[in-house]
Amino acid sequence: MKLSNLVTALGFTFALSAQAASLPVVDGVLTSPPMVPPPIQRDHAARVVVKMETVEKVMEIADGVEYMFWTFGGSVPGQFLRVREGDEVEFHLSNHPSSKMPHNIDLHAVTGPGGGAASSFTAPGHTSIFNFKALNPGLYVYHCATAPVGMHIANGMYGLILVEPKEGLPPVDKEYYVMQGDFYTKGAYGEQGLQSFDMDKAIREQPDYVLFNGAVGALNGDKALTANVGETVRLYVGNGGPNLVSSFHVIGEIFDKVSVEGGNLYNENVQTTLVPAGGAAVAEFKLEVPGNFILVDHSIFRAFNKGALGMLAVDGPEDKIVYSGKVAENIYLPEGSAVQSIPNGHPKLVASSKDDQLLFGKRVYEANCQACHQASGQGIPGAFPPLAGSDFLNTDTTRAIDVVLHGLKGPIKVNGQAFDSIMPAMSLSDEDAANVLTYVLNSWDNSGGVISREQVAKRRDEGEAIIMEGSAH
Ligand code: HEC
Ligand SMILES: [Cu+2]
Repeated sequence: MKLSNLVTALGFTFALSAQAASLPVVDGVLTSPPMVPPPIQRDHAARVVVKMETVEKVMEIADGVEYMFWTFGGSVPGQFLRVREGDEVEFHLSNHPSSKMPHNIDLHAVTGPGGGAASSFTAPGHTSIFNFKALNPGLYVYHCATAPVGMHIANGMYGLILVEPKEGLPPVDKEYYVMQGDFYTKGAYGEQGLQSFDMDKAIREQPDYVLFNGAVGALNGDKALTANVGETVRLYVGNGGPNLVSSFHVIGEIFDKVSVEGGNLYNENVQTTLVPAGGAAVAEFKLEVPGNFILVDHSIFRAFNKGALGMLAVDGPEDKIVYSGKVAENIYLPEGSAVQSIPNGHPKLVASSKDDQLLFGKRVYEANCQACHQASGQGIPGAFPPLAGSDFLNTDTTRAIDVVLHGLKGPIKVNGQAFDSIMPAMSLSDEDAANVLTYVLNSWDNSGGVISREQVAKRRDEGEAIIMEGSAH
């Protein structure tokens, strides 16, 4: 090599390393779902040092159902990572010594073979380090790509990395991290105990669970996302798959702006956005009215029967012009309706004490009875009889079992008030029927007592639909 070339080559090498060395070093901020690291304030590139750990651990996938998840950072989805376009990322992947499996990471934000997979292959109790430059802005999925890849992903090994554009993102009031995944268990949805992965179901693409953030109810109740009227919310939505495409929708909201597939194309006024397996989208919307807004995969059986349901609870003053709320309620019961059953797909819970029965029974009540008999069992005059202090209920609990199992129609009197209507048979398991009746009997001034699974099983065989004399239906 000529001296001049050598000098150029050396100079080039020095220049490169000098540039890398001159970048300020910062620690990568990682957050567990549904939280997102704060917006990046830097107006220049940095060398971002990221330390992520793979951990295999048992967590609840639903009430009373456990699953051995494989995770990035101990949660499903894994930790959210936020960097800036042009940053140089020094990625440390550690595999916890208690792991049974090697793991690695393929970040869709990486330009290079395997997205980092080969360079990050890490045995239990080891750490791998590799570097990449975040060339393209956008919201990207990362996942484990160790064989069998499908199984590592199905066990929860995915998350999101946001590469903010150089100019940053417009500020919003709230940012959240929601990621969908499908899960395949040996037992059916809700079957209790520790469930193992079912490869056959995964290959057939027939999940038992389709979830936001790794568990039934991960975004419900006191874990709901929150915001206030007047605020703008930005949801970073990912889909780990392994198989299903998500039709992401928020009931009662319209996305003002969607970054389609997490890229630079913006769509406006969107009802439902597709999030491919191994893909993402960013949905933004301003909140005009308070209430509970339900996040679903609009492939709707997934939402109501497989768990793909979350909640955004919005607080603040009503705006009756934007949304009035119910202005009237009338009874509509066409003549000739027959006793029919309403299917029920809730997890089967096995109670081992009266306290359990009361707890589980309350859930069954809320899911199956409350719509008609109301939250405190008060019923609706002229339409649905009260269960609170009901003489019809308390004087004959065997009949009450029959009502729940087989249905009831025709004229009845409850506490002196006449009803002549139809209650459909509830298709509940013996367990659920026993629990809900025990709950009802011990609530709202009723006479107490316990209804057992066995009693219900007996009436299932011996009982039948109660059709009261004088039934016009
Ligand atoms: C779709 C509406 C509906 C649902 C859901 C429903 N019921 Fe009823 N229920 C009725 C109606 C209507 C009657 C009265 C039927 C008649 O007039 O013959 C009734 C009657 C009853 C009665 C006897 C009357 C009384 O007030 O004591 C009991 C007990 C009862 N329901 C319990 C339940 C329980 C427990 C559940 C949930 C597992 C449930 N019901 C779900 C509509 C419903
Ligand atoms: Cu893995």
